[in-house]
Amino acid sequence: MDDTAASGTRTIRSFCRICTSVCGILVETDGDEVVKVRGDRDHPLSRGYTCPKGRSLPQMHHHPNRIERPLLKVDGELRPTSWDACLDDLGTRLRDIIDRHGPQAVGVFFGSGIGMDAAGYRMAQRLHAAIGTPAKFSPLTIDGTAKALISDLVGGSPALSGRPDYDNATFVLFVGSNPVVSHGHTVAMPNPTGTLRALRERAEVWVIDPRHTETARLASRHLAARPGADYAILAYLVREILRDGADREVIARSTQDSTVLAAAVEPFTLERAAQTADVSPDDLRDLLDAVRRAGRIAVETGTGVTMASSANVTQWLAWALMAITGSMNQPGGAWFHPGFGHQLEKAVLPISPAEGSFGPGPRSRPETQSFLGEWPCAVLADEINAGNIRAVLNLGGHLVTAFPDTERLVPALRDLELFATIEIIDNETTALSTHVLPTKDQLERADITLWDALLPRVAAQHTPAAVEPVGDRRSVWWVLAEIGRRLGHQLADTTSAEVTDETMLARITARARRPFADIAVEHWIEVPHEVPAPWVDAHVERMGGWRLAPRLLVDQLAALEPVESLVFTPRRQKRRLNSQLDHLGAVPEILLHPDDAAGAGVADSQPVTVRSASGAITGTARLDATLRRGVVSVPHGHQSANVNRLTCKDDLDLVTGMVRYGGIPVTIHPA
Ligand SMILES: Nc1nc2c(c(=O)[nH]1)N[C@H]1C(S)=C(S)[C@@H](COP(=O)(O)OP(=O)(O)OC[C@H]3O[C@@H](n4cnc5c(=O)[nH]c(N)nc54)[C@H](O)[C@@H]3O)O[C@H]1N2
Ligand SMILES: Nc1nc2c(c(=O)[nH]1)N[C@H]1C(S)=C(S)[C@@H](COP(=O)(O)OP(=O)(O)OC[C@H]3O[C@@H](n4cnc5c(=O)[nH]c(N)nc54)[C@H](O)[C@@H]3O)O[C@H]1N2
Ligand code: SF4
Ligand SMILES: [Mo]
Repeated sequence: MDDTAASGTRTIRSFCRICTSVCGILVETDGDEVVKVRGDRDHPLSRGYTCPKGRSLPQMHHHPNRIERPLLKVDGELRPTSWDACLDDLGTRLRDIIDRHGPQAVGVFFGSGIGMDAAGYRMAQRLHAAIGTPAKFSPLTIDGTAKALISDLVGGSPALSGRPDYDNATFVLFVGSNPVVSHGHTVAMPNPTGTLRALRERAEVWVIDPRHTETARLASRHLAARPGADYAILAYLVREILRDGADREVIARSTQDSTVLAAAVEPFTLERAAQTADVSPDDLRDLLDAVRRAGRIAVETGTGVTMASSANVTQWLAWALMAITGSMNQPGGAWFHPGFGHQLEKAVLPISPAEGSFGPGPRSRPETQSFLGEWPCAVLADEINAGNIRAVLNLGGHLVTAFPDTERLVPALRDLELFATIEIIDNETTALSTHVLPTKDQLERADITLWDALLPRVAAQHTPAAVEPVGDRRSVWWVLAEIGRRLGHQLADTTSAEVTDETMLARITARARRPFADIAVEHWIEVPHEVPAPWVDAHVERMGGWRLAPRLLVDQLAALEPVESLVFTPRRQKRRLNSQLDHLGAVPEILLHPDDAAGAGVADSQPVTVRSASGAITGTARLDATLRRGVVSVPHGHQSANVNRLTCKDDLDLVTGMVRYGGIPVTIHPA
């Protein structure tokens, strides 16, 4: 749709790229002005649904702090300049750093800001490969490394992206995910309230979360378990199902090491699990009964799991439980996305080594390792301090709020010889940068959905640009190819007016299920998926069955101890996306149980200071009697109450390099 009315107003059919739900939207414009964004009722996936974040795209586009010109730091001050001057300076300095110290002196962060820019993201991968630096960072190691780790170790491929078969499920267990607010972790759930209400009509929905969340309110049952102790509940379920209720034939045919798994979970009796997770034994018995009744089950985890120190073990036991109940690759259990742009069933999926896809870590932190070719975000400050990383290309990230240990990170970023940031709106990270590169926001660029596996369907969609770019904003792909050119790499023709965003999109969909021209015309193309999928069965058979008991996970389980003190846990907010959308006015509300607040002399709606061993932040106290006692729930992404002042770059899981982002001991004080 592109209705041009006589008055100069237009309505453009597009899709929202704030989060991975990619809802269909109609963008109303009047000349250069974006007047309104509303849901597209004809969209096959979202059917008219939007959330306040998507509807605020006009405010994001017209943000008072939007960046329109390239900025170059001169004498400690960012000054507007031309693209040529900015990129020439950047290119010269970058080449000099590489000549003096080698490509490993350049760190590249693939931030969320380019995560939904298909052409930009692909060009970032090409530039990173051309530079040839091992110092690659992404939200993988600050969001959910455990998920990719378990796909790799248990499923034999990080490309195996499992998700609940909501269409057929009769039992779904959410552990540490609140889709009503988040719209899903890694796998999107558009219209979550509608989806969950429909699910409840035929399925039992259980939620494990220290908060009585918006999702828990729609669920059949809720367990307010101790943060970081979810593994004990899952270990108990695995133990009991293996004893009585497991499908022997399925275990023999499609799994390996079930006896090692049984031995690993043997200590998790009802009493032990109830005590570790601090939930009632009756609730655990009910949960076990529900799993047995359902037969096939779907377990979905989120950042409540992946940000805890028990992340790997919890995610493993969730997969193990689905495998031993015969729920993997089966209706009502988990299904695996076959890809639209990159078709997984077309080639034989390589089987990852049983000991995991790890490589060497950075020199300054030899105890860490790389995973899937990435270094942990937690090592960046040390690598800069050691003089190993001297330049950082920050592609759409807000490092100051996203990376752990703000107190140690910020001085390190200040020490960089070069810190180039691709952005649309200024923030504390752009202020620290030496070069700020303004790129098109989502309404200014044509795009496609890039991350097939995050979609709940096997589909592709396209949007044209809704408005012309403001000021000097350019495409991310163009900016990165221009940087590449100055380093001697020909990544794309940046000089020809014939080479457009659409050209780049066509290029990256060359091997998709349907040609780019069709996607561009039809906006949304979907193909059905099979459950069971033969390519998944073939992969699992070649592997010798789901690997139920990877050694390193068995060892981690044996070493886990729950934290007993007052701890803080992470949470997302409805009117915010990570550090973004401050125009929606979400304040850093720190949720406290009234008893904990009373004990510390903190009152509702008053400023409260939360202190950890790393630092302190002050937000607004909100007393919530449904929150578990002993838990302080702190939202993420606020500059004013930056939760990463409470985290520590050295408090990490040595397997994945993921810093502990939840379950950290804190004290609370009236501010
Ligand atoms: N302690 C703690 N730390 C956390 C978390 C937590 O819960 N607790 N959450 C973690 C998680 S899950 C994640 S994913 C990371 C997120 O960390 P980041 O990847 O840094 O993501 P955002 O904070 O969303 O910042 C994205 C930036 O991109 C910009 N942007 C938006 N749209 C565009 C665009 O179209 N083009 C360009 N060029 N830029 C754009 C925004 O203005 C914003 O500054 O943080 C992690 N850090
Ligand atoms: N509105 C909005 N939507 C978002 C985002 C946003 O910032 N705002 N961010 C996007 C991003 S980048 C991501 S990664 C996803 C994340 O998606 P989700 O993982 O669903 O994120 P949350 O909504 O924070 O839900 C996590 C839940 O885990 C609970 N929790 C904390 N610690 C524990 C624990 O130890 N055990 C258990 N069982 N639960 C625990 C928290 O109380 C919270 O309810 O959301 C995405 N969507
Ligand atoms: S859920 Fe909201 S932010 Fe996410 S795609 Fe839909 S409208 Fe955009
Ligand atoms: Mo995330």
